[in-house]
Amino acid sequence: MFVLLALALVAVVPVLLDALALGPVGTVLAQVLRWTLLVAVHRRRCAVRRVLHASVGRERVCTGMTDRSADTRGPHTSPAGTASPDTTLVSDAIVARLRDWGVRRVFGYAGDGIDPLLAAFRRAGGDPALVTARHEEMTAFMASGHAKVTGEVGVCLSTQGPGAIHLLAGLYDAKLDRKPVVAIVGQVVSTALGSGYLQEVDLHTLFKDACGQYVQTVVSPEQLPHALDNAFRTALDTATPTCLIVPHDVQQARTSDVTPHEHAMVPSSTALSRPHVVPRRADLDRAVEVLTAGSRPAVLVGQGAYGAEAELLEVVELLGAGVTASLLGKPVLDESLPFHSGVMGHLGTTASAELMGRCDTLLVVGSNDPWTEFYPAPGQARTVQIDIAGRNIGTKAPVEVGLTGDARDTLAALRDRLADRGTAPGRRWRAEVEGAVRGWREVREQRAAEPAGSAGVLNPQAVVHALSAELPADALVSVDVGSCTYWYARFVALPPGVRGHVSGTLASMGCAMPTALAGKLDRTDRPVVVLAGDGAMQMNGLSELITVARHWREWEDPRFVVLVLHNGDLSEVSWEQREVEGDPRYPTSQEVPAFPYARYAELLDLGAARIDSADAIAPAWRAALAADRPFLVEAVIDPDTPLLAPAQPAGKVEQMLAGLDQEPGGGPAADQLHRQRDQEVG
Ligand SMILES: Cc1ncc(C[n+]2csc(CCOP(=O)(O)OP(=O)(O)O)c2C)c(N)n1
Ligand SMILES: [Mg+2]
Repeated sequence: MFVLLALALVAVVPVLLDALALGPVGTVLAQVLRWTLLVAVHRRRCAVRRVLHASVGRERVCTGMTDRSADTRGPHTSPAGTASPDTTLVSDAIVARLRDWGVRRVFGYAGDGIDPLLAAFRRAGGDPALVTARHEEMTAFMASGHAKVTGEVGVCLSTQGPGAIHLLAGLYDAKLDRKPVVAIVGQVVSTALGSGYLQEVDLHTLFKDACGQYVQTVVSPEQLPHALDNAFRTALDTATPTCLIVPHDVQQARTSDVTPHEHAMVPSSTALSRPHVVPRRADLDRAVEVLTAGSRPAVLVGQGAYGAEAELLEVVELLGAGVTASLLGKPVLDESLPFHSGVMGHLGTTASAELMGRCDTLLVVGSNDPWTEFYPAPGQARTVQIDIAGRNIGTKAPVEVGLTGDARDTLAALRDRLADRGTAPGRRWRAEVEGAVRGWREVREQRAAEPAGSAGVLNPQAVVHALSAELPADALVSVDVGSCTYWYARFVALPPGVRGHVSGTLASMGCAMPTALAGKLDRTDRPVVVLAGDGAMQMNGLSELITVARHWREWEDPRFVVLVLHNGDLSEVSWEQREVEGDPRYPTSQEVPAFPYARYAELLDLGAARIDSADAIAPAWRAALAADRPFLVEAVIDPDTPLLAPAQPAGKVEQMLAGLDQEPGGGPAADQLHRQRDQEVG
């Protein structure tokens, strides 16, 4: 009633004063009266809202014409959630708590569902920094990439509804590659929840699987510290993504730093340390029995072996084993070692297939590689597996001794036991492994040296192979999903210490650019190289090139090299249509529309080169890695280069040939397939 009356006066008073014809004095009087009434209305509304929210146990902040306090107040949260009697907004408390968890960067995309949180980031003045992408999916991939590159928790931020939905692929990437990520997601105002409101999505159900270890909606300010801490604790402790949902009104609510010591109030802290888990002695003894019983040992190295390189090599030497790596484990050991057969699996090397096909003992270290048919056949090899997550043990191959433990400590314990035995491994097996490795390296050179199947296009193996000679010793490599993953696995020799990042288990296209960006933002002083197909570039890489163009001038070292393998085809899947189904490539589903990648990069004021002749390959890499800005190399490549898995049964190859046989113009690809097969056998 008061409000209505006041509003009526606001409308009527200026008219009355005008009628009195008081001139300029009247105008000023009218304005003063009008603003006084408006302020009174606003104050009255705030008071009413406070009463309403207090009745549901929550105080909502009223900002506006006269109440600017919420906009200027800084956060006051202390690490242990104690001390200051002052109050602050939940949004500021979230940002402060992120800082307490050591978060330096949050990858986010705006939406009104998180406006209070965005304002809190603004008030935080860049600590932590908010980094935007061009799509929420990219922010989640950046968070996953940040976790992959740094070992820290990656954090992404999105609005309710559509923004939340967009996060999923990146969160699953983290889940499947076992990386800690926290997603902070807005939700519609809690008074509207359950009404089918604008952008209302059942976020618990949406994130139930991706963030299955912890999804929580913050319904009251008092809940915030422990809910956020639980999201971080759980992400770190289970190496998975977790999700914190914060309705819009809760973001705006006031909260206190003090957790009352009373019933239903839950204090929380950010203290957390990682354990060193070592298996039981008896299990280590049994593992040594198994590992020394055979005469043809092999070691499969996964990403879990990072940090245990020295111990790993000692165990390999004491066993006289041959080595192979999962795709995620490729960077762990120097692949130029004479007994390192390279990556295993469908995209792996002939030497790895030989090693896995002939070994009688297998030690798996920190790998959960999914290519089960490339492991030793059932009954062929007695197997020991080390993994920090007991739930991974025995999930991909039959295991006799499972050692749940930290790779470094467990390997050190195995090393000590093996050394105590004092038995020297036989040399014959090692010599056979080294022979197979030399054989693969010859095949690799032959394949890289081959001309492409048609004129005017490049052999993609040659393009990627040439990177090895140019790759800086401090680079970071980020690889997309497509034929480039195969060429990375087989042809890129990473300098020791250089890490390559992939979507190893979700195998999601579109992973390379956001991971590379996360890596670059973490260390702007080191060069980054991205390998991506044209399909992946069109899926999201072109958009994220805009992010590169936006940021590169802030980087200490501006080198950010993007190789686009331009083949006009979703070629990995075209080859799968042939190999798995015996079908011809289906042009309608497989064609990638032509696009001028290099010219587009130039439009963004980046460096670029389009190459389609073999003698341009090495100069293009050199130019890209010497450029004073990000550089895109558009390599026009042959879509007919087969993605032949190593040591395939004849039936598989026949199926590929049957597919090609049904394709007009399938001849050159079939010729290349025959040649690859001959190289492998001969
Ligand atoms: C998000 C997503 N969609 C689809 C796929 C299936 N897929 C795997 S590789 C691939 C083709 C990639 O094409 P492109 O990026 O052009 O690389 P190319 O294999 O042609 O070198 C597709 C469609 C996938 N892995 N991820
Ligand atoms: Mg392609």
